[in-house]
This record gives sequence, structure tokens and C-alpha cells, in this order.
Amino acid sequence: MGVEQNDIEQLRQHAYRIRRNALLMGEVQGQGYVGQALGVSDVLAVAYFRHLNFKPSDPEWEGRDRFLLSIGHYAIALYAALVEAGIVDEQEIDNYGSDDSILPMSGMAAYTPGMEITGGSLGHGLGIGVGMALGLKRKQSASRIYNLLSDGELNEGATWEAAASAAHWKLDNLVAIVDVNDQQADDKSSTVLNYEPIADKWQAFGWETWRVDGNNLEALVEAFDAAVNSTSDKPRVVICNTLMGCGVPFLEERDKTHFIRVDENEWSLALQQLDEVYGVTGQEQKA
Ligand SMILES: Cc1ncc(C[n+]2csc(CCOP(=O)(O)OP(=O)(O)O)c2C)c(N)n1
Ligand SMILES: [Mg+2]
Repeated sequence: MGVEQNDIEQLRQHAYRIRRNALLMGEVQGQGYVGQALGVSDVLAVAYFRHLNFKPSDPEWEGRDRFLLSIGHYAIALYAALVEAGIVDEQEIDNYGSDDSILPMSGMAAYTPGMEITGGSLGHGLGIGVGMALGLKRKQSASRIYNLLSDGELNEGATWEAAASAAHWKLDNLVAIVDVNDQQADDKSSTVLNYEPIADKWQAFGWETWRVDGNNLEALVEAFDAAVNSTSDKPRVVICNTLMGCGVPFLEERDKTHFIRVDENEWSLALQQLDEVYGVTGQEQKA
């Protein structure tokens, strides 16, 4: 059955506001990992607004699905989604990255509602996810674990130990999401250490595997629906190829590096271009 166009339009609006929130936070500090945030906004929109069970007023509700951000440096992206989800107050955007803010530049569980783990030490998120998913199963909970990891983390042995464990324990309540932006700290990921064929590797580790254009909402919805609704006893992974800076043309075109520079005068241009891409006028921004 095809995906309702109305559902896609709703997700498009969520993705727009996630992107906008991330840019507004970047503007507060004059910096931030906005390239990654813009790249992964469509993935976050589909995860949070189509599949995750959560109560905005009670972020620690026992029956919630847990979204684990393995990549702590992507915190700005998750904050943008948590604001859109109503878990973090919109006013916190203005405090992003400042002393005593609940939105520190790297994601930390103790600071932020909805930030389930402290994930900045890369390569450990999936292992934590395996433990949590196993715990939930043993408690006969219906909750799921979603774990967002990066292509850089595919270079970490611990990721593959966790992947093997998840299949061994038949963790059908675990959905891994890999953001393949072909970038990591030192260079393009494919240059640093070739990780292809990614899908074949996850499959060989015993996972149900999808690989999609992570900036195509229809493709994301199809893959996530299939992953969540599958009745197999395997863990599931959705591998998402994303474009850093997606939704802001001049950032899409800028030379890709781990930390894409945005100059002081460019934040307003970025917000303006985002509105143009989405066909949004000033009055509509907060709708
Ligand atoms: C265990 C560990 N090693 C190194 C780092 C330093 N580091 C921070 S971000 C990063 C890049 C990792 O790749 P990826 O998440 O794909 O980067 P991006 O796509 O954001 O450029 C590295 C190596 C770290 N945080 N943790
Ligand atoms: Mg990367």
C-alpha cells in the first residue's frame, strides 16, 4: 500500500522545522554541526513523528521508545527534533551551548530531557542499545530502541561486536539507523577506511537491512514502516545515505568537511534559503 501524501506533507513540515531549529541554534553560537543536522533532519522527522512512542510532558515515561544518539556531536540535530516534539521547550534554543544550558554542544543524558545516553565517545551507542533492548525484552516491554549511529562509527570494532550480539539475542525490538554522509573527522569516510558494502555486512551479521536515500521522505517511510512492522526475530537496520547541508543550497554546495563553516553573515541567508526551498513565508514559520 502506498504512503498517504498527506502523511508525507506532515513529515515535510516537521523536517522543515527541525532544520530551522538547528539553524537557529547554530546562529546563537555562530557555530555547530549544522551540516550533519540538516542532513539527518528527514530521518529524525520520520523516526519521531511516524514511529516513536513518547509523551512530551513525561520524557521518562516507562512505556516510551528510546532514541539513542550514539553520535554525541549530532546533539544539535536531536535538540532540534526534541523541540519540534515538544520534549524540550522552544525557548531553550536561545541558550544553546551557553553555560548552564540544558542544551550543551555535545549530547549528555544528565542535561537534556529526551537525551537517553551520553554518546560522544563514538562506537558505544549500539552496545548500549543492545543492553537496553535486551533489558526491555526481559521485562516483556513492547518498547523499542532506536539507535542513530554514523558511518564513522562503522570503523569502530565495538559497533560490530554489538551488531553480532543483537542478532545472537534476537533483538527484534532494536532498530539501528546509520547516517551515511560519507564524512568523518579526518576526511571522506570512504577515503579513510572503505566500509562498503555496508548493507551486505549488516545482513551477514544477521540483521534485516534496508538502504535508502535518507533525504527522500517516501523512501524513508517505506523502509522504516517495513523495519518496524517486520515480524522476523532479527534486529533491523535502516542505512540512510544523506547529504550534509540538505535543504540549504549554499551549504549543500560548500566543500564538505566534518565541521562545515558558516560565517556570521550567512546564518540569516541559510534561514532564508531554507524558507525558499520549502516555500515558506514569514507568517507561516511558526505554524
Ligand atoms: C572514540 C572516539 N574517537 C574519536 C572521536 C573524535 N571524533 C569526534 S566526531 C568524529 C568523526 C566521526 O565520524 P562521523 O560521526 O561519521 O562524523 P561526521 O559525519 O559528523 O563528520 C571523531 C573521530 C570521538 N568522539 N570518539
Ligand atoms: Mg559521517
